[in-house]
Amino acid sequence: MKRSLITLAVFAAGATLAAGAAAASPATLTIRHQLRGCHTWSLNGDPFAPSQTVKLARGTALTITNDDVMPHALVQLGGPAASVTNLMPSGKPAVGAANAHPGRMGRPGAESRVVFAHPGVYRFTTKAGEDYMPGVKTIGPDNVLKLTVVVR
Ligand SMILES: [Cu+2]
Repeated sequence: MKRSLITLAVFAAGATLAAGAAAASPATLTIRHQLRGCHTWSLNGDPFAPSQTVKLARGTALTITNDDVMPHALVQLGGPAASVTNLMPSGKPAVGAANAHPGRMGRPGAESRVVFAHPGVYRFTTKAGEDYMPGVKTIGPDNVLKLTVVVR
């Protein structure tokens, strides 16, 4: 009887840990180039759209990858201050000059990581730069990317 109680306690602790890990599992946002509207982004591989909304657990790390043909700089418009760090091509956090402008993704495949430490509603947009190469054609006005993150 004692043994099964211990087993149960260990199981319960494991389940709690697993639930906590799942709630704070990392999220991804990928910016792509497209003919109409120039760019959109996709959350966790879901459909691409100019505006995205996501609910995340506190402490979640959101990695943004810029696969567009132009630079994007992440700009926070509202909510608690998010922690933004540029990532090196190795995936490690950039330090020093490479992180002088957190959120600036200025080369193909550049990544920034955003961590949400406080509950609240965070709002972001991006400021797009000039195309890396001339001759990129688009149809219609360029989309303004928008992101709303709700953290409980
Ligand atoms: Cu674009």
